[in-house]
Amino acid sequence: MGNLFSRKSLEDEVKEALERKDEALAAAKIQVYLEKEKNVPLNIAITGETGSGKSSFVNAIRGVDDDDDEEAAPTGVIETTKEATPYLHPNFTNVKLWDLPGVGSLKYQAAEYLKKVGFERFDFFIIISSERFSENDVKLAKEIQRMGKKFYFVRSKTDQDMDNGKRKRGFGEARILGQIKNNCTQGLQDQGFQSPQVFLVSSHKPHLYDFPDLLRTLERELPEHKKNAFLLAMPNTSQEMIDRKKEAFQSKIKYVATLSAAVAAVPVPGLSVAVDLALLVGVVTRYVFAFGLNISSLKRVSKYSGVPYEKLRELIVSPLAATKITSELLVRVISQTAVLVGLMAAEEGSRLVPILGIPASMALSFTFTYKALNFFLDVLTDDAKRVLQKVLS
Ligand SMILES: Nc1nc2c(ncn2[C@@H]2O[C@H](COP(=O)(O)OP(=O)(O)O)[C@@H](O)[C@H]2O)c(=O)[nH]1
Ligand SMILES: [Mg+2]
Repeated sequence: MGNLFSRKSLEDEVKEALERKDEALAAAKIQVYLEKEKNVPLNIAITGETGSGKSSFVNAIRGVDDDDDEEAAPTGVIETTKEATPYLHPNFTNVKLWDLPGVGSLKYQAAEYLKKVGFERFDFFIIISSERFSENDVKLAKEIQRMGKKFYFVRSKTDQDMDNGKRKRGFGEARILGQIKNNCTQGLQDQGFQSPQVFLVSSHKPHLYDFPDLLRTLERELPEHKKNAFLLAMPNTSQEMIDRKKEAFQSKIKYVATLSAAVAAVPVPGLSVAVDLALLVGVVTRYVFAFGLNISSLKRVSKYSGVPYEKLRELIVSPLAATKITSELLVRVISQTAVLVGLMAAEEGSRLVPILGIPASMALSFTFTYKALNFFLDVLTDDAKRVLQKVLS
């Protein structure tokens, strides 16, 4: 069996199968690959003292609203549990964030603590503090390191320091940030860390300070096959990040289109023609979620940026954003999009013509699926960029 995550080998395998006219095998290989990609597990541990902002950080990463969302990790409450609490990413359920009890609230040694929370399962640890890092934080970091795992120091509530600092005369933003960072790194150096990296973040304003840099660093330091799983599940913190999400999706379109065409060409066991549209619904839904264009993500962005939800909605052009993606909706959008209708008309054969009136089963050609998905991706990327632009301005 080849490495399912290696794009090269999958490409070769699919090519070979298609050359042998074995569409079923090509489709099966692609399907396994896409499924596997969707299910890459990612377990992120967040730890720190009570009140340091763990729950808020968990919610920021997952793009859920602290107050309104049923799925939100409760914030501003004293922990009553001594267990690690998992929060699934609402849109990418392969990504789990674990809200760990503060090490200080336990009577254990760091090693015992890590064993108790089941440290093996975590891809990395975020150690969060709203002030200087405590002795417990440092002990924990050292133990995590000893266990061969990665950890990151995150200083939360930076927005509060900025608000407080600005009230004093002559304090520029850069100077306040520099002071906080010095303060934190000095504290860590005093406790035996050579040149610790500290990320200054605000969970209420994830596009500011070091939040974008933190996400970039986490992504870069993950193993290759986990990078995309992480990237797609993260909130949009920069225009560059939106571009990278787009690229990640773009590189997969050829597989989806091949799968779609293979299904059209031959009956594949377990895959009927009706699966075709369902496949597209799944793919487009992932686009919408990854770009934060679903309603709950937009609401959170609206709340913390102060830009009214309606104003954000006005910036959105695609009928696929801020709504639930269904096969009916996709068919309607396709049939109302001039470029795509033109594309269908240009396709030889009448197979695609009935699309305008069809129910939820149709067979799409490679070219059509390829171009349609690129078109959806372009429009959704532009929407995401306009929303972020507004938030940043
Ligand atoms: N302004 C601001 N407040 C924050 C931030 N992170 C957390 N808080 C607030 O700090 C309090 C404690 O946060 P919480 O996430 O419950 O901390 P936990 O006990 O570590 O889970 C809550 O009132 C949060 O709203 C932040 O980045 N900025
Ligand atoms: Mg909490």
